[in-house]
Amino acid sequence: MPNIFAKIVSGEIPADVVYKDDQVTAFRDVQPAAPVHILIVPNKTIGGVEDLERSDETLAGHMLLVAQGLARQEGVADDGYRLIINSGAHGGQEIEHLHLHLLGGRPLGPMILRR
Ligand code: DGP
Repeated sequence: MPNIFAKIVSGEIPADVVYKDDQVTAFRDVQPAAPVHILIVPNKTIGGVEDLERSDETLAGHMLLVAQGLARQEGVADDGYRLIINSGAHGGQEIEHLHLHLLGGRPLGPMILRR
């Protein structure tokens, strides 16, 4: 069964898509944690970082460069931003379709809460 991000990639369900090419789709997170919160996902379904294969090397690098371009386009590159990929249960991954979070537009604080 296609996951929700695969459905966004295919256009089956709507999203605020800000960028699309032959490898990736980028859209605004429905529950933004910062003024800019964009998800960059591969067009093909890859469950997460643990499912990446050597043949995905170019795609994985492309995701980073698309994030860089979007950060500049959104006007957050100069002040800085954060890129996050959650992986698995302890990483807090909710959707089993690889996605790179781009967050910016305010100081984001410490990377994780220290306990
Ligand atoms: P993660 O915890 O890393 O798996 O992040 C999942 C993110 O996906 C979370 O910030 C909320 C977002 N999200 C979940 N469902 C949808 C949706 O249907 N549309 C959009 N645009 N974002 C979604």
